[in-house]
Amino acid sequence: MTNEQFPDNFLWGAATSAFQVEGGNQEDGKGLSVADIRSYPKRHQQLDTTVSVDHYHHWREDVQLMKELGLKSYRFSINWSRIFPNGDEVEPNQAGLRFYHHLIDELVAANIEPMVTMTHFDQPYGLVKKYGGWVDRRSIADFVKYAKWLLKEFSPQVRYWLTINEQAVMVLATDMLGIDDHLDEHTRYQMAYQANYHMWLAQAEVYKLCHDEYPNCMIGPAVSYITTLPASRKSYDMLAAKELEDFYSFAQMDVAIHGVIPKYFENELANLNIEISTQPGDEQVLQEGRANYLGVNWYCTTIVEARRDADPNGFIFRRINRVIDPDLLYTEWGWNFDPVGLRYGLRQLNDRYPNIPIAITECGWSEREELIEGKVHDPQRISYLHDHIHQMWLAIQDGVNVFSFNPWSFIDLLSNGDGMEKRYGLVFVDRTNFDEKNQKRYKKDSFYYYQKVLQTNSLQPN
Ligand code: BGP
Repeated sequence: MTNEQFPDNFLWGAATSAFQVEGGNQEDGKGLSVADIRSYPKRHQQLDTTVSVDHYHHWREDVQLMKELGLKSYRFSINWSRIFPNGDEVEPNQAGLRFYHHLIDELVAANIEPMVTMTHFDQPYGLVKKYGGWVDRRSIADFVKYAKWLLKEFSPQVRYWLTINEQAVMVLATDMLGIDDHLDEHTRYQMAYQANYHMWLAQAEVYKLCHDEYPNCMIGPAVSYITTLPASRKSYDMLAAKELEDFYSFAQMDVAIHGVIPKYFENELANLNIEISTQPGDEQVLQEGRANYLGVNWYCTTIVEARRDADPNGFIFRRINRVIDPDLLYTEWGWNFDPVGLRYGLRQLNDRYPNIPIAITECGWSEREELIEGKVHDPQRISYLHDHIHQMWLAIQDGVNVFSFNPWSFIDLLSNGDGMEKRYGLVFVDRTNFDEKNQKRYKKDSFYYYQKVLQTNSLQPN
């Protein structure tokens, strides 16, 4: 037995996102989102968002499973186009609101604290058709209107809010913003970084609104934090790792926490010959609207070396090579198992933003899995959970203010990149990419492991 006890009110959770679990993608007035449209061309190779794992019809049973697991919190997202089907309506879709009221009521009745993401890759496609989505400044007002409704409807029960999930991921995979893949790279990045700027302004407005009107709520971004390590102790490799980490992860956090766009970020945009169109007063908006906690999606470390032959004024992604560490285990999809990286990363966050409250909003291990006689044995996921919870515990002893841990994912769901082949869940869903089967839920071995951690509020041997 270990004695790694967690603070009394520690929020043990688990995470999902709407387009990846819900299905019902055109039910009860829901409009299509960028995530839906983006899933359709891949239909021949993996399932799309039409059914996903059908949480839209299984939500009651799913909450029962959360209760049995002993969750203290549940991180999920609201599907923006269920609430505003085209994005530009004045009044929200009542059926959409009703679905989330039912879900949240059920969670609260089960003593599970909802932690809600306002948008997880799913801007209404109507806004893309109308004016290009986030690329256009009008998107700020449409997001703020949506966020206002969410806060008004749900804030009495929802205290923890996350604005936008993994903005940096969408900006690099430009089709996630609805930007046409056929455009040349420079045009796509020009549009994507303009969209990035609008997302910063939109979030700042929502942070301010939330602090002014709902002072009991906590609100922040959900940032993809790729702790980036140098392949060697040579200064150029260390600088390359730092520059990538700053540009990709810390820029997002610096803007949310400090309310200022960092110079290193502007320099990278200059390397790309990108010019951002701004308006007077924007700086003040960023300054006045700041997050009061950080949602951090953490999976693994990235190891890089400097490309010393590269143009020093080229874009950061052209100045580095990713390196594989032969001593680390990797998933089939190339994500490493490096738990000490989590502690190191958390320490870096605390150095940069002293005592900022941190929720680990995603953290998980993917595998291909099958049901064998009603069971799924997933020892690697158990050891991933064990080792990461251990490192998180050490980070808390180091003085890092982590208050919540949400493994990705509560249940098997549609992987953003790889359909149903790549599973992360504590709960197995009996379906494959092309065979919906009965979608029956089965508890994996990792479910029982995590349940013990939650029951004892302490690390358990694996
Ligand atoms: C994060 C996303 C999640 C989830 C996860 C795993 O980037 O916030 O939505 O998909 O990564 O990624 P994938 O599904 O591609 O394995």
